[in-house]
Amino acid sequence: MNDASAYVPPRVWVWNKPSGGKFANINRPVAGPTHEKVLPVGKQPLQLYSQGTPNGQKAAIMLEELLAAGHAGAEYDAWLIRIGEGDQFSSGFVEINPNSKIPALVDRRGVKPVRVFESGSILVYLAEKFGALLPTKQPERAECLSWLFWQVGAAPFLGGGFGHFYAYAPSKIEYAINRFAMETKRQLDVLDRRLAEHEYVAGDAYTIADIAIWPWYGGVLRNEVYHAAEFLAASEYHHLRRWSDAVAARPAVQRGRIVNTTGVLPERHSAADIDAALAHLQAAGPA
Ligand SMILES: N[C@@H](CCC(=O)N[C@@H](CS)C(=O)NCC(=O)O)C(=O)O
Repeated sequence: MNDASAYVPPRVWVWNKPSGGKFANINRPVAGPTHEKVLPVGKQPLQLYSQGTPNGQKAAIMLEELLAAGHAGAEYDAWLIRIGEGDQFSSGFVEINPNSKIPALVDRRGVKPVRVFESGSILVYLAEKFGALLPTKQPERAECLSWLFWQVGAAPFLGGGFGHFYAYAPSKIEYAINRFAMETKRQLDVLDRRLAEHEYVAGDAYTIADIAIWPWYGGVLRNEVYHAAEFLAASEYHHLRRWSDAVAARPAVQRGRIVNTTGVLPERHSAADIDAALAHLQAAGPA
């Protein structure tokens, strides 16, 4: 057990030294822009500003699902926002997301551009706009939105909690890792029990709830998120594994998950960009 008594919090917290850990250089206790920079705009109706993290993947997978279903109006330019280098604090990005987090979307199809931030909000916006992947009838719609909001509320315990202390913190704090491993395993069990009884998270149909949940929880199962599959005994969640593999096999998921990834596909401006990146990955063979 770590010595938790070593640090005595002062009466008022002040930001006087880096907190340590992987993202210490971008953490700040204030919001707002750090520098002036206009965002690039491409020719497509939708502009995605993102990076291929689990939250970023949700938006790109949704756009690829819409395109695969024949919604040509979902064509998009995807621009890389390098969060490790602070691009999310540019004046242009803060204008479209005052919270300085990827992903953010701008719909430029109308007279006035519409900004959409928060990955869950982007999924609902696109689902409503194109009439896809969000049931219109009750109780299916309520079930889908319940699981979508579950994901948005639950994932910070997996990411900011477990992932931070297991993978990124400057030292391994047993108390913190235990606390968040416990919660992460509880969440995996919530999904496993649900998927024991239903093909997809919201029921019989694939929806935006699956798109929101797969990059995070499917990522844990596939050992792609925090490389913690063994630590969390992820192979024991058999129903979650079945669902994770089924979602991973969808062509739109395979396309969307590589968008805005450094070294593979930093930007996407047409379907051909993804075709080329996938062909390149295939030629390179398994990583
Ligand atoms: N609730 C937000 C979370 C987005 C989020 O945390 N994005 C991370 C990357 S996965 C980010 O932009 N981090 C940059 C930072 O914290 O400065 C959403 O679902 O869109």
